[in-house]
Amino acid sequence: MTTSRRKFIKISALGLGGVAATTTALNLFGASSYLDELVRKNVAETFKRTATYCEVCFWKCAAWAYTNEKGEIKKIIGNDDDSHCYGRLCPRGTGGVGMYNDEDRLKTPLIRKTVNGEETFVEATWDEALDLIASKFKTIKETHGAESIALLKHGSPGKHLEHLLNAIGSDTIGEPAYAQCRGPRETGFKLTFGTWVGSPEPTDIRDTKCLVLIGSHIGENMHNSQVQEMSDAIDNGATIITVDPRFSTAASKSQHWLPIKPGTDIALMLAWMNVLIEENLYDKEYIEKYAIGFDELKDHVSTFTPEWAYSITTIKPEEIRRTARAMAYASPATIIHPGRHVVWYGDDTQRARAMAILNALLGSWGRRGGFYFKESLKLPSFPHPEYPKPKWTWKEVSAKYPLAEMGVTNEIIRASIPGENSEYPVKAWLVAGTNLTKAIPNKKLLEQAIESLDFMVVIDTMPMDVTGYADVVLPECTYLERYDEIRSATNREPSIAIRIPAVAPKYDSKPAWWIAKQIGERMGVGDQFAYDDYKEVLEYQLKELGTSFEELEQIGVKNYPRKSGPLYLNENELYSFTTSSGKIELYSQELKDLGFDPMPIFTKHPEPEQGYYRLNYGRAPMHTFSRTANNPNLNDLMDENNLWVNPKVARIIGLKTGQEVWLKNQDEVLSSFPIKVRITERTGFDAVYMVHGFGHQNKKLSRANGRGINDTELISKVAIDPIMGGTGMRGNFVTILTENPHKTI
Ligand SMILES: Nc1nc2c(c(=O)[nH]1)N[C@H]1C(S)=C(S)[C@@H](COP(=O)(O)OP(=O)(O)OC[C@H]3O[C@@H](n4cnc5c(=O)[nH]c(N)nc54)[C@H](O)[C@@H]3O)O[C@H]1N2
Ligand SMILES: Nc1nc2c(c(=O)[nH]1)N[C@H]1C(S)=C(S)[C@@H](COP(=O)(O)OP(=O)(O)OC[C@H]3O[C@@H](n4cnc5c(=O)[nH]c(N)nc54)[C@H](O)[C@@H]3O)O[C@H]1N2
Ligand code: SF4
Ligand SMILES: [Mo]
Repeated sequence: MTTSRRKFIKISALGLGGVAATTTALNLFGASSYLDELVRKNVAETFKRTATYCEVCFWKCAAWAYTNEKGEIKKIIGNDDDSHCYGRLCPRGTGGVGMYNDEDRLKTPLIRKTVNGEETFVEATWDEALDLIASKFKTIKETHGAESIALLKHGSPGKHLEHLLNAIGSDTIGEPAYAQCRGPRETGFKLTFGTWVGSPEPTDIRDTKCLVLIGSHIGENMHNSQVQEMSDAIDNGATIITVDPRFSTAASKSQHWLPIKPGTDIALMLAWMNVLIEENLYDKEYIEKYAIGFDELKDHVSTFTPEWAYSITTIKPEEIRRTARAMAYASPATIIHPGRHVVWYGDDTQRARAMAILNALLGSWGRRGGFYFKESLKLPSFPHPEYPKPKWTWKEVSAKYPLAEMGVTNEIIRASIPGENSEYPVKAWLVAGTNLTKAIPNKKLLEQAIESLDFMVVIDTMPMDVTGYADVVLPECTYLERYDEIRSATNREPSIAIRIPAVAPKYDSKPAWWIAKQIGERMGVGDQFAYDDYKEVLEYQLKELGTSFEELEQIGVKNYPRKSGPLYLNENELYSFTTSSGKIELYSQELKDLGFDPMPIFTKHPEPEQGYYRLNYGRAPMHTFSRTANNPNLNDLMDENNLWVNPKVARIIGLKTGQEVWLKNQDEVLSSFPIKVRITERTGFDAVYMVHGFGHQNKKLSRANGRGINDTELISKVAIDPIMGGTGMRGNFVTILTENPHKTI
């Protein structure tokens, strides 16, 4: 295969984007409540409302889509009965209609062809595209086994394609929400309490008296009910402690902001444990009743004094003591928030363990104002024949990491390169709802893998960068134009929510459930898809759940009473945790047996060399990853990212706010585009900061192309978590270039 075979296809340039604006506040909610009210009161009668749940991020808020007589979507409003949104969508959810209206959307299937010696995409009919996919997949299945066909997915399309993959005999599945996101946290908390944290996090923020955020930048991280509950907690006088080298929105709402030296959080947490134990502030009764390994922990942290941590973290010993006492004072209504995007420095499972252990010492797991016991409803599955048993799955591919609990995306990618994992070779990718070049670090490895593939299909709503690598691109219709699986979420009470198309699919786009069925039928597993319309699946499941499609169509969300017992620990009853010992494991024998540290330790991480700054990144309230950059409504609120630079650094380099600069990282990787400087005290002088998700390469994205920098392309170095395979991405360093480096290259 020649190296040009899967060259990224760039398609003609188009116009420019809108006006820049910056807003960062917890109170972005309700910014449109006046309009909401107007719609509710005056137009609700003339407009038709359709039940849906939001797909702009994975909080999955239940909502109503309002359409007028012409069938145009006018507004999306949160469902009042939904515990994910309490009737209000975040700015991104409100702007969700922009996904539907975006004129840059993928409109027809595309097939890669060579025309006049140049590779390009040619428009195709659905039959042509689906026949091609089925025939290629059949060949791969016959030659290598169905296992060699991998699915990389995120979001709602994933479920339908997972069914397709399982139906043809593959379980080689991965998503960036594990090894690039929450993975270490789930593994770390499971080792300690026996359960994943999961989504939405069972943090009892509305009743908390002390919320400790370690890197979690809630307020910029806009997960809906969590932000609303935090806002209420602040109003109710809760103490907020934020540990973040950057002055985040959350830090600005905190009594205590601890501007920690990046990469040293474990040292701070060990010192907090030391204070809680040395000063007898921990919950003795709780620890005696529910935990094992306390003596080992006490011994372990005895030398990790605040004075020891001061030299590592730059946080003063008095501040470490003061904050530890504040947490203990409020306990058990104290939350050490587990964070969510936690793949930072490679020792992330251990950092998550430290958070879990602190929560245990404070007695907050299973306590009001700490963590509640979540509950969800199990969805009955629509009858289908048993899946064939694959010879190997994501588990074997990810086996290098003993406690990986989901497919490790980066390992599936590696297994696609000949010689890297010859036992479990991956030959084709089906990519759905994930923009790999933005979501997965180490672009070189990614491109090498893509280069080696026999076949690559991308299902997306937009001509995102990942589509440029595909052999076949399939246009999915947006969430407002389709049915999807029932949302069954864990929460204080179980609930289900439904997604019904508010309008017919625009252009020649189709829902993922239909695509999966079409490919399945062409591959001879049509009996796995015994329905003509996905509505039939919903009707069946809802009936089994004792309700009906008609009821959900009317109410959108149905809340059920709890069945698993009380929300919090019942102190008079024995409680068994789902760990192997049945107790909270402060000391982990499981880790020890696998050759890992049974209790977290602090290790030093690399520092930037002179002239280089740590590349820090995060979220903006009006955008989700890279998926919203081109959304006309959200692009209007923020059309590019900026580079936050400390005034001291700006002085040394001679930078001005608004000036365009380029970045080069420690491996000589250059940013594709420039970024505008924003000089601010809110970032320290050892790091620069940008919002993730910008710097789009695809020229078909008329508003987002070339605007700002893609942080991911500068993340060429990853620190892999040896326990579960997460890709630590915060150890990359950049230098700032004031001249365009591409002119001379
Ligand atoms: N608006 C919006 N909200 C979102 C999303 C979105 O795309 N847009 N995505 C959602 C998803 S999937 C996720 S996973 C979450 C991610 O949101 P979080 O879990 O809150 O994010 P992180 O990326 O872990 O944290 C970013 C913060 O960590 C700080 N930080 C950097 N290095 C260090 C360090 O060494 N120590 C400490 N203590 N802090 C550090 C940064 O300055 C920044 O403020 O957001 C969710 N919410
Ligand atoms: N450098 C860096 N890398 C990161 C992160 C970071 O902060 N910095 N964050 C990490 C985290 S926490 C996460 S969870 C992941 C997120 O990773 P992804 O979910 O891959 O993030 P996006 O960049 O939004 O890509 C989503 C893709 O799905 C498409 N899409 C949107 N809606 C639909 C739909 O309804 N159907 C289909 N078929 N496609 C759709 C979008 O057009 C886009 O191409 O990224 C991780 N990677
Ligand atoms: S938090 Fe915002 S973007 Fe995410 S699902 Fe809810 S409304 Fe949509
Ligand atoms: Mo995430």
